[in-house]
Amino acid sequence: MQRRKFIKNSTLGMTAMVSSSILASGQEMNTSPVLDIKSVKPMVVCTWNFQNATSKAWTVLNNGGNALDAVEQGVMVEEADPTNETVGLGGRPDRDGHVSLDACIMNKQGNYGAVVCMQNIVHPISVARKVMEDTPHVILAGKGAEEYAVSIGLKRENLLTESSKKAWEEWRKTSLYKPIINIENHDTIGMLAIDKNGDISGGCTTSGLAYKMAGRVGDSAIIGSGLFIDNEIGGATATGLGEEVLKTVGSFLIVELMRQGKSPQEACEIAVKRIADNNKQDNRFQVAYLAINKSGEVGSYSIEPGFSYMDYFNRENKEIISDSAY
Ligand code: SD4
Repeated sequence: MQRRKFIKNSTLGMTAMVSSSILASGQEMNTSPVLDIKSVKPMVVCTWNFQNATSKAWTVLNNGGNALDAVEQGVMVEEADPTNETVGLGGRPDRDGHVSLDACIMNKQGNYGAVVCMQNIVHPISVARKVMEDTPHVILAGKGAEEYAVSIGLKRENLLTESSKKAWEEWRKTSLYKPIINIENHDTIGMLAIDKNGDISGGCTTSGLAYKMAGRVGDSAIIGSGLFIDNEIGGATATGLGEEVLKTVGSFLIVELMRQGKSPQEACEIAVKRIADNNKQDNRFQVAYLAINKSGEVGSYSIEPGFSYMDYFNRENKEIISDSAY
């Protein structure tokens, strides 16, 4: 097994949004970072290589839209894509053959909405947003979430595509449940965006682990685990084996570490270390984090190699390969 490479001093993917001209020319010699609203460049990042999703979110941001609209519309691209087998339509089902979805969204005021274990609705992120904005609650589950979705005008649809059904039928021949690093557990989309006002929002949506037990809820829609936003500090999101993220409340941990002065990169590495230290890794699995701070710096880290993220900034939509502990 390779030596662990935890906690490097370097910061990956630095994306400074602070106006250098203001800092350089300012007669006031203010040494603290100045976030000049006029100079803020919007940015969006998301887990894995979902370039169409960041592209959509960027279009919203570039047209002056806010970060909340950007993340909702960005992740909806993946929810609607039947070829993405771990989000929305075409997602891999639970072991009984039902596609059940988890999603959450969080805005600049720290408001949060989520749906867990919801079936038959293509866009759980939009239901999560409505839960946040229009109900007195923050999480709706199962049938209640589905019925609420229908009550706000969303259509019931069969989310199990022919190809997901075939794969599930194949899996049923052995019914062997063993997460495969970067394959079975891969492709949850967690997205973090900063708009032209410098405000941050985030969203996370998934069909969860393939062939999970019916009723299983992962980290993706649970506040502080799969996603956390603090508009004063930054945001973080997770992908991978949700049980491990839940046990360490990973995204909240990362935002709190940034509050204490860690860079997004350092914070992601500490959160990964928290999990890896608890596991001897006899059963190898993947967990990956992606974080941004208020200045637009980006960090990411994973337990195993193979994680990447999209970073759309300055009109460039780039895939960045993340560093990993092993
Ligand atoms: C879950 N974290 O339900 C999700 C799965 C995932 O990329 O991230 N896949 O545990």
